[in-house]
Formats: sequence, structure tokens, C-alpha cells
Amino acid sequence: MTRTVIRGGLVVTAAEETEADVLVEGEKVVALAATGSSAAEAWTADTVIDATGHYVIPGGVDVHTHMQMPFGGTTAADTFETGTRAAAWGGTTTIVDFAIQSVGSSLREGLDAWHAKAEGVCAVDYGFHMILSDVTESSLKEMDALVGEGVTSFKMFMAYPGVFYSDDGRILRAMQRGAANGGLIMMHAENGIAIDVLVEQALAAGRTDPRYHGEVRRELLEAEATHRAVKLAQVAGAPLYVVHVSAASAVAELAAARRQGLPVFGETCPQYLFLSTDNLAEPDFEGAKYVCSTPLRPREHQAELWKGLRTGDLQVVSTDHCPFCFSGQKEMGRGDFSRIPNGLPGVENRMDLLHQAVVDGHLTRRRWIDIACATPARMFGLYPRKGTIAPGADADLVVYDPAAVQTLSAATHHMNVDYSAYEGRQVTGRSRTVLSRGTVVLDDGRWLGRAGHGRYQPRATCQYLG
Ligand code: DUC
Ligand code: ZN
Ligand code: ZN
Repeated sequence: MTRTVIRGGLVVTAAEETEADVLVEGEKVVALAATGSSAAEAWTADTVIDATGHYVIPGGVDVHTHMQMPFGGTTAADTFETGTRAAAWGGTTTIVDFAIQSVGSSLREGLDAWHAKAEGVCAVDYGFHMILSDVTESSLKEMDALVGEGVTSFKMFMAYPGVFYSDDGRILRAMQRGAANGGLIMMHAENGIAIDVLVEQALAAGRTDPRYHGEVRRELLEAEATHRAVKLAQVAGAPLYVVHVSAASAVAELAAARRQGLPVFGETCPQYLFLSTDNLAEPDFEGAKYVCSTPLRPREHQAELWKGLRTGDLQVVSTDHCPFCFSGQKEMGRGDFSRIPNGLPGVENRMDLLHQAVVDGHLTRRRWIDIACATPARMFGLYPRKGTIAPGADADLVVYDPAAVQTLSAATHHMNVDYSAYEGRQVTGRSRTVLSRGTVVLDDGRWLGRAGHGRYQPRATCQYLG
């Protein structure tokens, strides 16, 4: 079996920081030992990777991506091949993407279709959640089977009437089923019925620019839906994971529920931490680049999101990576913001933006790894195979240069999209060497990976409560 040793780095996990060498055999981490210790010195290896002056961190775990997602009359621009490659460039070695149940179809048909898209083309490992669009007796039964085969989380929408929307009764039924079979309900918490009224009124009044997307998707309607989701989960006796939290008042709802001891969890995304309604208001339709749902909020919300991440009221930062090109895709909504496909690119940028947050003093290094690697892995049944560096874990490792300075740009990124939401932003930190299950896929700006190396990861049920 091939042996690789990574020498001289600062190993950072959610739990600790130690100057240690890491021994990899085949696809697994087999040992850690203090750098310079006789144990570490005695290791022989086929490959030695020098990590002096670098961090050695677990590969990022992004539990919210939409590769190739058909949405808003078009399809997200990254395939599983391009999207997982871009993820690896940015130090993310596992994604969990959303398979979709279409209305009138079974969960099985949706899951099979997503397996077919991803099979044999991914650069790094991947798993699936399932979007429940049609809660019926038979799809509730199917949930049990999916949990059994490693699809252990189900996204539901309180938004998008006529597309993915579920009413409160359907949500309650799915939560009850999840409480029984271990499936975790992930909620898109926005009151879509009310939002659709405001959209109609805004368009009728001639308010058609991208910034009105942010105005009609009112903060109150995110907070209200979050509150309702919490109460429905409480009635069902189920845990709840709220995706892409963007509003300060929604964080407050989660914090209040957690103070009551409820098993309620929240995720936010880099776009809500680094961007704002100022971007949505950019002239010449440029604001369309920042249209996603939940929407970007006024800048003041950012402080509450950072606070939530520090206090533990928010547990995860994922990307909601759902890229649409400006040219030909975002442009579908010129003259009508409601036709702009919702979604932002970001799978390549998450680890670096969050490292910048460490540099800026928002997060500690360990909290960076916690919210980007360890907790998402635990929450979605991948831990300790993913999300940490320990004997027995997959050797998904990043040698991270904390001093490298880079400028984020569409001209240099690897996502299959014609703009960057962070164009021109300078960040400190960069993934130098990336290993996926022991194989070096990226080294010093050279791509060494291959489509098909990435493997499907069946997941256990949520480990966060235990
Ligand atoms: N929000 C987005 O912005 N894109 C994909 C789906 C979603 O809920
Ligand atoms: Zn969503
Ligand atoms: Zn999403």
C-alpha cells in the first residue's frame, strides 16, 4: 500500500492544533505523531509532503450544493465533473448535493437520476440529500428505504409554490416520518405564499430590477417561516436543520428555540457573511449576479450571523452553490427580477473566505474547521470518515498556506460560470496541496485529479445529537 507522510505542518482540527506529522496508508490516515519525535522520524514513506509553515486541515465538507440543477427554466452551470473539480481547487473534498423528487414522481426516480449524473465523473467524494416535493403515503414510505441506503436527510421548501413548496400538513407528516426513521429535515424557511403576492405587486408597480428580489423576500417572512418550522418540528418531536439562514431575526428564532433545549440547527453561507443588498443594487443589471434565495440582506445582518457562528446558534457554513452564468442565464430576468434564476457560485471559495474570517478575527482557526468540516460531517453522518484528521479517517487532507494572498476572480476560478460573486476580493490563504482519499489531486497550482476518482458516500443518520 502506498505510504505518504505529511511533515512539519500545524495540524488543525475542530478539537485541537498540534505540530504533527501525518502518516497516510492507501486511502486512510493511519497515525499522527509530534513533528521531530522518534515515532515520526521512524516512518518511511513513498512520498513525503513538506508542510513546513502550513496548516494541515481536513478537506472541506460542503453539505449544500446544486450541481446541474434544473431550476428557474434553466440548469445550474456546473456539472458534477466541473463542480467537484472546482471544489477540490478550493480545498473541499466532499460535497453533499440535492437529488430532486419531481412532483408526481417517486423519490427513487429522482435519486436514480442524480446517481446517473454523478456516477463516474466526480473529482472528489459526494453524497446526496433528497428534496421532497411531493409528500404522499408512498413517498413517506420511500423515505425509510432511502435512510437505509445512506440518504439520511430531506430538504423541504416553505417557498416556491407550484415548484418545490410543501404546505404545513405535508411538512408535519415528513417531520413525523423523519422522527421515526432518523431522517433529518432540512428546511428552506421563507413564506413563499406571501412572497408571491409581494412579487406580483412589485412587478405590477414597475419595480423590476434585481434589488426588488431582496425587498419582496422580506426578512420578516424568513423569520416567520423559521418560527413555524421550529414549532412544526417540536410538534413532530423531530430535529430540524434550517438551510441558508440570512436574516438576523431568523438567527434569533433559532437561538430562542435552542435556549428552550430544542434540537434545532442552522446553516449560513459565505454570501450572507460577505455580501449584502448593496450588491443586489449594483447598476446595469449587475445585481442579478447576486440573486439567490434566501436573499442577501442589508449589511447589518452580517454581525449577527458571525455572532451566531461564534456562539454556536449557527453550526455550519455551506455554499448553496447553484451557479448560473450572467450571460444567457441571469439575463433571462432583465425587466422581471422574478425570472432571474436563483443561485450563486461559491463551492471553490468557501474555505478561503472562512480563512479570511479567521484573519479578520471573526472566527478562531478551530472554529473554521468546525463549521466547514467537522460539524457538517457529523450533522450528515459522515464523521469521523470525513471532517477530521485521525487514525481511521479518510485521507482527505489539505496542506493550507495561511500566508498566500490571492485575488478571487472569474478569470482564475475553476467553476463553470462566467462571473465571480467575489470578483477582485483579496483573501489571505490558499489550498496548496489537496489529497482525496490519499491521492494528491492538486499540488501547487497543478491539477492532478481525475473525473471518476470521487466516490459515492452513503451516510449514517445525523450524529450531532449523540
Ligand atoms: N435557493 C437558491 O438560491 N438556489 C437554489 C435553491 C434555493 O433554495
Ligand atoms: Zn433553499
Ligand atoms: Zn439550496
